[in-house]
Amino acid sequence: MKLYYAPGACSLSDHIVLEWIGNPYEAQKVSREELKSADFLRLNPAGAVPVFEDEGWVLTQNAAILNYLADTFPDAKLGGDGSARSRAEVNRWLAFVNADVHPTFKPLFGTTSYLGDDAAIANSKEHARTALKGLFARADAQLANNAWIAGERSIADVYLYVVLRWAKANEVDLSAMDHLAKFVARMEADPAVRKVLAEEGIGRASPSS
Ligand SMILES: N[C@@H](CCC(=O)N[C@@H](CS)C(=O)NCC(=O)O)C(=O)O
Repeated sequence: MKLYYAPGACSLSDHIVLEWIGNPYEAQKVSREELKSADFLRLNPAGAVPVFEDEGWVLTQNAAILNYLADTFPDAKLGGDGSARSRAEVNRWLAFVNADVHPTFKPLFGTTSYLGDDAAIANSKEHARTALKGLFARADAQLANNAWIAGERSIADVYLYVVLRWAKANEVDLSAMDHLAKFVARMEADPAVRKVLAEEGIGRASPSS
């Protein structure tokens, strides 16, 4: 099994899951330039990570890779407790992060630079920060009574952790969201998470862990 990743990108979630599972895998770092190279575009025409390979079979799309890993390694118990409802809870929160939260970051990653006007671009970024604050407040409320976003630790938690790192790096105001802060500290207290952060050459998001 092989994961192509960029440090701190959404591929970090698959990297942590592979480490939690404990099966041998290879992790290959891809630079910004390599993402758009002919070789990489043959693997993923989107020129994006994550890309996952298993015995010559190539899988893209973060939610698909995370689900594949949860299904291939059921003993890791990262896809719910085996019931349809608990799997649906995992997928509910995975979809929340993948489809609602992740795309809302896009203006902060430069997608509105085409506007060509500094004030309009700044406005789009502030709008994204406000929208993200509202989305993260929902995750914070869910974590008030749960250590993990879908109840038990799952593939949804790793993706939530990644977008919380992006929130910190992009000055999204999460100051009143203590449950999210505790969640990040909980993730970063995990030796497997620390090992992956060190491998990707990136720091922790939580000052206290
Ligand atoms: N829908 C895709 C999105 C993947 C994505 O946005 N990847 C980002 C990193 S988080 C990337 O590689 N961006 C580079 C680019 O688009 O140039 C998925 O869920 O896998």
